[in-house]
Amino acid sequence: MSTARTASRTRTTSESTIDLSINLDGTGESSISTSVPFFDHMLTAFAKHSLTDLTVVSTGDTHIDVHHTVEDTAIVLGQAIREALGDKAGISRYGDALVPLDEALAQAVVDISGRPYLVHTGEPAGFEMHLIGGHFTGSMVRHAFEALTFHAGLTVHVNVLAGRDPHHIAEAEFKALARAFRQAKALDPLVVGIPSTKGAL
Ligand SMILES: [Mn+2]
Repeated sequence: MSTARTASRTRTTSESTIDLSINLDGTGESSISTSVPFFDHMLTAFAKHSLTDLTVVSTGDTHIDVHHTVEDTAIVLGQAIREALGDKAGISRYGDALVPLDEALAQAVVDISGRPYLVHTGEPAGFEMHLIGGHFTGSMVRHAFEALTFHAGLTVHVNVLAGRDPHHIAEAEFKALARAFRQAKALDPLVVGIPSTKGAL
Protein backbone atom coordinates (compact mmCIF):
# COMPACT_ATOMS: atom_id res chain seq x y z
CA MET A 1 0.00 0.00 0.00
CA SER A 2 1.45 3.28 -1.04
CA THR A 3 -0.89 5.55 0.89
CA ALA A 4 -0.05 6.13 4.55
CA ARG A 5 -2.71 4.72 6.80
CA THR A 6 -2.97 7.79 9.01
CA ALA A 7 -5.67 10.22 10.05
CA SER A 8 -6.01 13.31 12.22
CA ARG A 9 -9.30 14.66 13.46
CA THR A 10 -10.53 17.43 15.74
CA ARG A 11 -14.09 17.51 17.03
CA THR A 12 -15.55 20.21 19.25
CA THR A 13 -18.98 20.23 20.85
CA SER A 14 -20.45 22.04 23.83
CA GLU A 15 -19.41 19.03 25.92
CA SER A 16 -15.86 18.23 24.76
CA THR A 17 -12.94 18.98 22.45
CA ILE A 18 -11.10 16.01 21.00
CA ASP A 19 -7.84 16.21 19.06
CA LEU A 20 -6.63 12.83 17.81
CA SER A 21 -4.02 11.44 15.40
CA ILE A 22 -3.56 7.82 14.42
CA ASN A 23 -1.11 5.71 12.41
CA LEU A 24 -2.32 2.17 11.78
CA ASP A 25 1.16 1.05 10.75
CA GLY A 26 2.91 2.19 13.88
CA THR A 27 4.70 0.48 16.71
CA GLY A 28 2.21 1.15 19.50
CA GLU A 29 3.66 4.45 20.66
CA SER A 30 1.14 6.74 22.26
CA SER A 31 0.63 10.04 24.02
CA ILE A 32 -2.80 10.00 25.62
CA SER A 33 -4.36 12.74 27.71
CA THR A 34 -8.15 12.48 27.86
CA SER A 35 -8.49 14.02 31.34
CA VAL A 36 -10.00 10.65 32.35
CA PRO A 37 -7.06 8.75 33.88
CA PHE A 38 -8.43 5.22 33.62
CA PHE A 39 -9.44 5.81 29.99
CA ASP A 40 -5.88 7.05 29.32
CA HIS A 41 -4.70 3.72 30.71
CA MET A 42 -7.09 1.81 28.40
CA LEU A 43 -6.18 3.78 25.26
CA THR A 44 -2.47 3.42 26.00
CA ALA A 45 -3.00 -0.34 26.20
CA PHE A 46 -5.09 -0.29 23.01
CA ALA A 47 -2.33 1.53 21.11
CA LYS A 48 0.44 -0.69 22.46
CA HIS A 49 -1.27 -3.99 21.75
CA SER A 50 -2.72 -3.05 18.37
CA LEU A 51 0.59 -1.59 17.14
CA THR A 52 -1.22 1.65 16.42
CA ASP A 53 0.48 4.97 17.09
CA LEU A 54 -2.03 7.19 18.83
CA THR A 55 -2.00 10.77 20.06
CA VAL A 56 -5.06 12.02 21.93
CA VAL A 57 -5.79 15.26 23.75
CA SER A 58 -9.34 15.44 25.08
CA THR A 59 -10.90 18.00 27.36
CA GLY A 60 -14.52 18.07 28.41
CA ASP A 61 -17.12 18.49 31.10
CA THR A 62 -15.64 15.83 33.36
CA HIS A 63 -16.74 17.92 36.35
CA ILE A 64 -20.21 16.62 35.47
CA ASP A 65 -19.23 13.07 34.55
CA VAL A 66 -16.60 11.35 32.42
CA HIS A 67 -19.37 10.09 30.11
CA HIS A 68 -19.30 12.80 27.40
CA THR A 69 -15.52 12.92 27.14
CA VAL A 70 -15.10 9.14 26.97
CA GLU A 71 -17.89 8.75 24.41
CA ASP A 72 -16.66 11.62 22.23
CA THR A 73 -13.07 10.38 22.31
CA ALA A 74 -14.25 6.93 21.23
CA ILE A 75 -16.35 8.48 18.43
CA VAL A 76 -13.33 10.35 17.08
CA LEU A 77 -11.09 7.30 17.45
CA GLY A 78 -13.61 5.32 15.41
CA GLN A 79 -13.85 8.02 12.74
CA ALA A 80 -10.05 8.21 12.52
CA ILE A 81 -9.75 4.43 12.20
CA ARG A 82 -12.30 4.41 9.39
CA GLU A 83 -10.48 7.21 7.56
CA ALA A 84 -7.03 5.68 8.06
CA LEU A 85 -8.19 2.27 6.76
CA GLY A 86 -8.92 3.91 3.41
CA ASP A 87 -10.28 1.50 0.78
CA LYS A 88 -9.14 -1.50 2.92
CA ALA A 89 -7.21 -3.05 0.05
CA GLY A 90 -4.78 -5.76 1.14
CA ILE A 91 -5.94 -6.08 4.74
CA SER A 92 -6.41 -9.36 6.60
CA ARG A 93 -9.92 -8.13 7.51
CA TYR A 94 -10.54 -10.63 10.35
CA GLY A 95 -8.81 -10.91 13.69
CA ASP A 96 -9.41 -12.68 16.97
CA ALA A 97 -7.72 -12.77 20.36
CA LEU A 98 -8.01 -14.32 23.78
CA VAL A 99 -6.27 -12.17 26.40
CA PRO A 100 -5.85 -12.84 30.13
CA LEU A 101 -5.01 -10.40 32.89
CA ASP A 102 -4.46 -12.55 35.93
CA GLU A 103 -7.89 -13.98 36.80
CA ALA A 104 -9.67 -12.08 33.99
CA LEU A 105 -10.01 -13.51 30.48
CA ALA A 106 -11.52 -11.69 27.51
CA GLN A 107 -12.12 -12.78 23.94
CA ALA A 108 -12.48 -10.38 21.01
CA VAL A 109 -13.24 -10.92 17.34
CA VAL A 110 -13.02 -8.13 14.77
CA ASP A 111 -14.26 -7.98 11.18
CA ILE A 112 -13.39 -4.80 9.31
CA SER A 113 -16.69 -5.19 7.53
CA GLY A 114 -17.95 -1.66 6.99
CA ARG A 115 -21.04 -2.78 8.89
CA PRO A 116 -21.15 -1.51 12.49
CA TYR A 117 -22.21 -4.25 14.89
CA LEU A 118 -21.26 -4.89 18.51
CA VAL A 119 -22.00 -8.03 20.50
CA HIS A 120 -20.76 -7.57 24.06
CA THR A 121 -21.35 -10.22 26.69
CA GLY A 122 -20.02 -11.78 29.84
CA GLU A 123 -19.24 -8.91 32.21
CA PRO A 124 -20.17 -10.05 35.73
CA ALA A 125 -23.28 -8.68 37.43
CA GLY A 126 -22.64 -5.24 38.90
CA PHE A 127 -19.59 -4.53 36.74
CA GLU A 128 -21.37 -1.72 34.92
CA MET A 129 -21.96 0.16 38.18
CA HIS A 130 -18.48 -0.22 39.64
CA LEU A 131 -16.33 2.93 39.77
CA ILE A 132 -12.87 2.01 38.51
CA GLY A 133 -10.21 4.37 39.84
CA GLY A 134 -12.98 6.34 41.54
CA HIS A 135 -14.13 7.98 38.29
CA PHE A 136 -14.74 5.46 35.47
CA THR A 137 -17.92 3.42 35.68
CA GLY A 138 -17.74 -0.09 34.26
CA SER A 139 -20.66 0.83 31.99
CA MET A 140 -18.29 3.06 30.02
CA VAL A 141 -16.44 0.05 28.61
CA ARG A 142 -19.44 -0.97 26.52
CA HIS A 143 -20.23 2.63 25.70
CA ALA A 144 -16.71 3.20 24.39
CA PHE A 145 -16.87 -0.02 22.35
CA GLU A 146 -20.26 1.02 20.90
CA ALA A 147 -18.98 4.42 19.82
CA LEU A 148 -15.75 3.03 18.39
CA THR A 149 -17.45 0.13 16.58
CA PHE A 150 -20.16 2.27 15.02
CA HIS A 151 -17.89 5.07 13.85
CA ALA A 152 -15.11 2.80 12.58
CA GLY A 153 -17.55 0.52 10.74
CA LEU A 154 -16.39 -2.65 12.48
CA THR A 155 -18.16 -5.84 13.45
CA VAL A 156 -16.92 -6.58 16.98
CA HIS A 157 -17.66 -9.36 19.41
CA VAL A 158 -16.22 -9.04 22.92
CA ASN A 159 -16.92 -11.73 25.48
CA VAL A 160 -15.66 -11.76 29.06
CA LEU A 161 -15.02 -15.39 29.95
CA ALA A 162 -13.71 -14.88 33.48
CA GLY A 163 -12.79 -12.15 35.92
CA ARG A 164 -13.36 -10.68 39.35
CA ASP A 165 -11.39 -7.44 39.57
CA PRO A 166 -13.12 -4.64 37.57
CA HIS A 167 -9.80 -3.04 36.54
CA HIS A 168 -8.54 -6.40 35.26
CA ILE A 169 -11.78 -7.14 33.42
CA ALA A 170 -11.87 -3.78 31.63
CA GLU A 171 -8.19 -3.97 30.75
CA ALA A 172 -8.45 -7.51 29.42
CA GLU A 173 -11.35 -6.36 27.23
CA PHE A 174 -9.43 -3.43 25.74
CA LYS A 175 -6.32 -5.56 25.21
CA ALA A 176 -8.31 -8.33 23.54
CA LEU A 177 -9.94 -5.81 21.23
CA ALA A 178 -6.51 -4.35 20.48
CA ARG A 179 -4.97 -7.71 19.62
CA ALA A 180 -7.89 -8.69 17.40
CA PHE A 181 -7.80 -5.32 15.66
CA ARG A 182 -4.04 -5.65 15.16
CA GLN A 183 -4.60 -8.84 13.15
CA ALA A 184 -7.58 -7.51 11.22
CA LYS A 185 -5.93 -4.28 10.07
CA ALA A 186 -2.64 -5.98 9.20
CA LEU A 187 -1.65 -5.94 5.56
CA ASP A 188 -1.54 -9.50 4.20
CA PRO A 189 0.80 -9.88 1.21
CA LEU A 190 -1.36 -12.71 -0.13
CA VAL A 191 -4.47 -10.53 -0.27
CA VAL A 192 -4.97 -8.90 -3.65
CA GLY A 193 -7.31 -5.91 -3.58
CA ILE A 194 -10.24 -5.64 -1.22
CA PRO A 195 -10.96 -8.87 0.70
CA SER A 196 -14.67 -9.10 -0.03
CA THR A 197 -16.62 -11.01 -2.66
CA LYS A 198 -18.64 -7.81 -3.08
CA GLY A 199 -15.48 -5.90 -3.96
CA ALA A 200 -16.08 -3.29 -1.27
CA LEU A 201 -15.94 -3.07 2.51
MN1 LIG B 1 -3.93 -1.82 34.63
